[in-house]
Amino acid sequence: MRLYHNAYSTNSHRVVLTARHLGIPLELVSVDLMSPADREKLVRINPNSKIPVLEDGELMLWESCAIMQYLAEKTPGQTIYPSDARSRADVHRWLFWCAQHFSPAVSLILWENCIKGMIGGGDPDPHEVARGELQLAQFARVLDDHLARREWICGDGLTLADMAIASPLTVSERAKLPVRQYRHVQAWFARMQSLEAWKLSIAQ
Ligand SMILES: N[C@@H](CCC(=O)N[C@@H](CS)C(=O)NCC(=O)O)C(=O)O
Repeated sequence: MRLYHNAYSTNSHRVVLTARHLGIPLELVSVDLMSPADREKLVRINPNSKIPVLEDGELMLWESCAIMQYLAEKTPGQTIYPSDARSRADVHRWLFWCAQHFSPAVSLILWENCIKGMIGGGDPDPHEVARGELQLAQFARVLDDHLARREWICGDGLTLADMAIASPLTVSERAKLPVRQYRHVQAWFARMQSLEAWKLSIAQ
């Protein structure tokens, strides 16, 4: 299987992390989002022109959380994507929450405080930064309260939910995310960083 990704993409990171955990070898193809030639190729495999994209034979699968689920489904004996309806619904709940709320809040701040300047887009817009920080505060509080009572986001062990939600936090320093005060989130993130799969995913 081949993954179109790049090393700075948090959406790609959660897929690489999942593959590393499951022991699935992936051929990594780096996509330079600044390169018109790479963009032209990307839009042919994902009409949204976004990474990551997984290629598995005829299948071209985009959307990072869908790719994570696919990789887990393909792995007999895996424990990170439960099969009973309630446990699976809980994992899905957090994956949708991540895609709909948590990741977009992080992305907004990352764009303003980091990427925009890198591509010559000018200084951060304070109104946009404030908007992102307000969103992040709302959702980081939910996560922190949830993690105050448990070690992992769903059930008793690591699941796709942890992997999906931890990835955006890899840009905490670069994006100047105001997340230090969420001590349960920080403790859980440290647990994530200590996983062997995490170390392999960062090294890529
Ligand atoms: N919901 C998508 C988001 C993908 C996404 O936004 N990827 C970013 C990189 S982290 C991208 O390709 N951005 C390029 C663009 O938006 O033009 C997913 O989870 O896969």
